[in-house]
Amino acid sequence: MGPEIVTLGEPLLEFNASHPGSLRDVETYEVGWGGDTSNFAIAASRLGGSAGYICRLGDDDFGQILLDLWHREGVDTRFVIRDEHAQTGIYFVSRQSETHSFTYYRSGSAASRIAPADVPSEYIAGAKIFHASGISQGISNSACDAVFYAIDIARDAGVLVSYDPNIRLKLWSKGRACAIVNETIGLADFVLLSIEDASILTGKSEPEEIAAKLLEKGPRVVAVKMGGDGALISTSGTCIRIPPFIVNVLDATGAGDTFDAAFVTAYLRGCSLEECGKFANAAAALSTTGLGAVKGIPRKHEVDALLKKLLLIKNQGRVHLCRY
Ligand code: KDG
Repeated sequence: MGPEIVTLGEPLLEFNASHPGSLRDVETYEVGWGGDTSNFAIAASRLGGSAGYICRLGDDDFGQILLDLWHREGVDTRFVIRDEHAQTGIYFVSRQSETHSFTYYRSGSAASRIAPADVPSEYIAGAKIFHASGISQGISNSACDAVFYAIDIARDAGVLVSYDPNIRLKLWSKGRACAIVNETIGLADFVLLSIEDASILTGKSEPEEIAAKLLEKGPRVVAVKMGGDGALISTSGTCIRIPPFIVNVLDATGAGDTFDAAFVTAYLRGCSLEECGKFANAAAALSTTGLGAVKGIPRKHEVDALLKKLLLIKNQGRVHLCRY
């Protein structure tokens, strides 16, 4: 039996500045793990789902570190291909005030060499959700083909497709990114995207307007992630605002990936869209309390505890919500 949630993309070894400041002033880095789809798979597993990862990985020590991580986290790796002809990509994270920036060394990486022939069709057809990302499409033409091929398999088999455009303009031009992302939005059931990406795609800044515009392309659900301002979950008939949670933000790297994984795992548990949105928002908020994309990803019981605490506060009539 394969996992319920399958994703495909590029894992990266992460070097995250130990202290906030500009990249030029960093003295020490903490080693961690990143790559949006890898973060997603780990989050899905920590949050109670069963997750599998498809990628090409360098046959090097950094690749082994990532493989060991997935094994520890319970992510299924039967379709991870070790590639002895290319390296595992890396990235550096620096943070200033509430924003972070990424510097990549990933061009020609093993992951970017994935192609449709590497995509296991029965594995995807046997899942309940296939999760795609714009980063996986932006790393190379063959990877972009592999993502479209995987989406076709999923759709033909009646597997739900979730999609996060995760637009990274360091990877591709705005014109190409928007063309590919808009095409993919039309193929997805759930589109889960940041307000920044949504504004790039639609030119709008009001989440309700953005969601309405994106829903016209065909997805059933659009979730607009607004970080410290919460989220908006929208279908053609409903718009639900999810308020933010109180946490001390250390590093928001990977919070969006945690949101996506939490949303789909809650959906597979049979939660309503509002419950999915609350669970996802709480999980994403907690993930920002750790340094690096993976360290802060919470377990399901931690998210449940935060939601329970909030309910208690609400019942006592003292609602106090902050930005994260
Ligand atoms: O969402 C976090 C990711 O962006 C980060 O882990 C690195 O995948 C990454 C990327 O390409 O930006």
